[in-house]
Amino acid sequence: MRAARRIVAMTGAGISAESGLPTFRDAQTGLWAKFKPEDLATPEAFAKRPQRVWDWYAHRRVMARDAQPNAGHRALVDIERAAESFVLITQNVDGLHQRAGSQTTIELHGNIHHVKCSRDGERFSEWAETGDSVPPCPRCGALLRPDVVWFGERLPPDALDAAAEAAQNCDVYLVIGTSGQVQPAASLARVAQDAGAIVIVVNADPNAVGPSNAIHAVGPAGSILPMLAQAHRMRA
Ligand code: BV8
Repeated sequence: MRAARRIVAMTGAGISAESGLPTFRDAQTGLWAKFKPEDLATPEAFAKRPQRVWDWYAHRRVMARDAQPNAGHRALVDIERAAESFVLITQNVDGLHQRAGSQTTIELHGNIHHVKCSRDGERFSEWAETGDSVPPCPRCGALLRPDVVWFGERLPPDALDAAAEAAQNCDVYLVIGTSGQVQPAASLARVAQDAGAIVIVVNADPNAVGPSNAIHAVGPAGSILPMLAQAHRMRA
C-alpha cells in the first residue's frame, strides 16, 4: 500500500455489513436466506410477481436509507483523497459509498434509490408512491421497477468498460467484502492480477475466494481498511 500509485477497490455487501445491512449469503440473516435470488432479483420474478419484488426492494431501500456509512466506507474515501489514482467499483446498490464521500463510484449493479420505467428504461430519482401497488411510470404508465441489474440482465456497458479499464491499469486491486460468486464483477480481480496488480482480499471470512496468490487480510472491513489507508498515507 505504501508503494501503490494506482489503487482500485471492488466492494460487495460485506463492506455494508457493519452499517447493519444484511449481506446476501449470510445463512440466517442473509437477504436470500428466505428467498432464492431467482425468485426476487430477475426480470421473470418481476413479471410474475411485480408487487412482491417491488416490496422487497422498498424494504431494502428503507434499510439503506436508515443505515450510516461505516469506517470501511470512510477509509476508502481517505485512500481516494491520498492516492495518485483511485477508482471505486461497487456491486452494492445501497448508495453508502456516495454518502461517505466517494467521488468516483462505478455502480456495476445499479442503485436501489433510483427506479426506471420497466418498458423503456427511463430513470427517475423521485416517484409518487401509490400505497400498496407498484407505481406507474409518469410518462407512459408502465410499471416502474428498481434501477438495479437483475440476474440475466446486462451490466451497464459504460460502467463495465470503465471497471475493466481501471482493473487493467492499477498497482493494487482491493477485493472487499464479496463472496465473488457473481459474474462478470468477480472476474475483474483476475483481470487486474493478469495485468500485474497485487490483489488484496479484505474479508471477514478466512476462506474467502480470490485469485491464486492474492494477499488475504482477514477481518472486518471496518478495521482492516483504516489500516490500509494509514499505510498508504505513510507512503515514501
Ligand atoms: C449477466 C443487484 C449476461 C440486485 C445483483 C453460471 C456461472 C457463472 C455465471 C452465471 C451462471 N449462470 C448465470 C450467470 C450469470 C449471473 C451470475 O453470476 N450468477 C451467479 C449467481 C452464478 N450473472 C448475471 O446474471 C449478471 N448478468 O451475466 O448478463 C448477459 C449478457 C448479454 C445480454 C444479456 C445478459 C448480472 C448479475 C447482477 C445481479 N445483481 N445485485 C440486487 O442487489 O438485488 S448481484 C448481488 O449479489 C450483489 O450485487 C452482489 O454482486 C451479489 C452478492 O454478492 P456479495 O456482494 O459478494 O455479497 P455476499 O453476501 O455474497 O458476500 C458477502 C461477503 O462479505 C462474504 O464473503 C462475507 O464473508 C463478507 N463479509 C461479511 N461481513 C464482512 C465481510 N467482509 C468484510 N467485513 C465484514 N464486516
